[in-house]
Amino acid sequence: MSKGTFYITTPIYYPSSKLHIGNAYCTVATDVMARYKRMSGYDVMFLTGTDEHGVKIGENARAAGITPQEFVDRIVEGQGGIVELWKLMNISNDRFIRTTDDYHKSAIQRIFKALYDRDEIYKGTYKGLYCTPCESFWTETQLVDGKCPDCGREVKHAEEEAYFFRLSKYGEKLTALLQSGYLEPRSRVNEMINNFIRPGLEDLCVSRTTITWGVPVDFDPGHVVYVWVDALFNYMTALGFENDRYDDMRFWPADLHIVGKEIVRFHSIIWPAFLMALDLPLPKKVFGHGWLVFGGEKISKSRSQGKSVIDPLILAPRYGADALRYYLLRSFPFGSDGDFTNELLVSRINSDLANDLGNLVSRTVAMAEKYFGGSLPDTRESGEFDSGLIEIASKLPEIYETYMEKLAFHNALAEINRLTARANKYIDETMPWALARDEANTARLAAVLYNLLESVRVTAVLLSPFMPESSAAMLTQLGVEENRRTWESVQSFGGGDYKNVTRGETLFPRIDIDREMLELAEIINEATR
Ligand code: ME8
Repeated sequence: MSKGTFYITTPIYYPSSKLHIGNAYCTVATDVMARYKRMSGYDVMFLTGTDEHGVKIGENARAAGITPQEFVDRIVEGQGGIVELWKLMNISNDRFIRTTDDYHKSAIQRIFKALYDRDEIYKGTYKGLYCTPCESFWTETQLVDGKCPDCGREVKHAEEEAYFFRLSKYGEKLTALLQSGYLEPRSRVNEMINNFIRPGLEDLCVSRTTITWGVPVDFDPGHVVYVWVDALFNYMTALGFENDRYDDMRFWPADLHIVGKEIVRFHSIIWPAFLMALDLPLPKKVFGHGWLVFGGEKISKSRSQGKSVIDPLILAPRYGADALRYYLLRSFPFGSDGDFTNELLVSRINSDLANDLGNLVSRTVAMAEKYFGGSLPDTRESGEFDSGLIEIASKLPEIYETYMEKLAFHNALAEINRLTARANKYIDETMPWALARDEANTARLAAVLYNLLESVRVTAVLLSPFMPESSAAMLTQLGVEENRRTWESVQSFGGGDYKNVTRGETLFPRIDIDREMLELAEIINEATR
């Protein structure tokens, strides 16, 4: 029975160049959440996509000597493109929106007109400071050291006839919204209120006359819809808002928009204000996650550091998408910044996956095969050490759920690892190889292996949103049917039996770290040459 709908989104990425591990980080996290919600019984809609208009893409296309449409088609759907990357990373999105899709463009025109008809948008002249790469206008007071507060680059004076959205009138309502728990982590709420709302919101410029690569304002030729209006409404047009392509508005309002912290402002101020202006229901939550940094700087498309960080298209096949997904979410809290290093990636794969988890699975399965031919007898005798292990395994789903609901992925994984460590210790404590020496201990040996197999099963099910392929491989080795691979089935320990345990391939081969570092250095050299 479905627990109801759950609509979750990633930002739609700019296909101004290839995506990097930072974009993958956000998409993987969103995928984990989507898979977790599906597992726990929700009717999930998971949307991702690409934000294909704007100055930068126009410029990049011109530099490449092709049309903007050809340019984005290549980056989105071409070889090594975004669609391919998400496939490789095992992203389970239900839908993929491209803002150059016709249904989206015409919906945006209707939305813009509706805002204008309601007098939420008016025509005026824009004079201000503009950051071209961020496509953001800033006031003098918002600049940091005279530069763009988002990216730190130069801003320039700009003046043009433009349409404005009456953002200034929404300050109070937005403050109330932000204080109501709309935005997480909570630490970002004060930043939004103090830096943007309290100094006074200004009306937002929502059209451009200087660019052509965008959605034209249909009732005023020469004006193009500001890329953020075009982009933010993707979350609704992808469900069928103001278009006939889809009919899924039952998913609105969104349950969770996951975005990087640099675009929290757009999602917690501008986006809800647009929706308020149209009297539409507001999303339930926006989560602003931290950045992957490399050598102290945000990994980004434009900064050169991007080149020293290896392409996820190379990393995923090299270590397996699951291992990369695990590393990204285990290493630091989702709300904070984290240092991405290749050393840490490889050493985590070795310690957590190859040593702890991989070993537990292979030892357990091998012993079930060796001592019982893969089929455990029904007579089992409980004994010393059982309760410690069973207690951890029994409590784990609830603890895990609490962390997952808070998007505390690293904590959820740490708890799973606690069970893995406890189970490994249980092997040392119970010494199945010693029990196996005397037939009188058969029932005890069966119980020990049963408890281990159950622990592996619980682990595999809870890991399934993070590492879908490895989890399925583990459950196949355990020989358990579909009904014991479910969220409900791990709410209680014991109950089923193990009659068909079979060894499979090594889940996470150990990596020779020294050799690996040399090879990765070589890959970086090639990429930066
Ligand atoms: O901002 N660490 O697109 P974008 C972690 N089109 N996450 C990172 C990251 C890093 N170093 N770098 C990027 C846009 N991201 C707009 C969004 S939404 C209506 C429009 C992730 O291609 C992070 O989630 O610049 C960030 O918000 C997103 O990529 C920005 O992608």
